[in-house]
Amino acid sequence: MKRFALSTIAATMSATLAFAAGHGMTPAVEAADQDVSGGTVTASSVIAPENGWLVVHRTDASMKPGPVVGYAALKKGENSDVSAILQEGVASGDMLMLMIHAEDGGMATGVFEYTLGAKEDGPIKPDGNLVMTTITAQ
Ligand SMILES: [Cu+2]
Repeated sequence: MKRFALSTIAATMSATLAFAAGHGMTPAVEAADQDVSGGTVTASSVIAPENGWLVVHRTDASMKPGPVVGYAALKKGENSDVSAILQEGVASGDMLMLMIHAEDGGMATGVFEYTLGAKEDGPIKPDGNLVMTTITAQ
């Protein structure tokens, strides 16, 4: 009886841990300052809660997201070395914000439909906060 109870608890605990591992991955973007003169910007790691987009905004010291200058597709889960092609020149010293956006609310799946301030394919906000990081072009 005691053994049965303990194994039941153990099974419950491992199921709980497995659930946490599968669903507890905190959305995040990691990227370093980098040379973007080759026309791309790369995030070393992105953890996305769903399929979506890594969106590259211009920004500055105010840390507000500005115009979109690139994007790349994300798969649900861990993404490594995600590169976006820059749609315009980015000069050394310019700041970029790399942000996770959803694939949600637009007219088409798999087509990036966001424009600044739009709802379509807009940014995700778990806990009310944007998921992003900023870099400075070297
Ligand atoms: Cu954004």
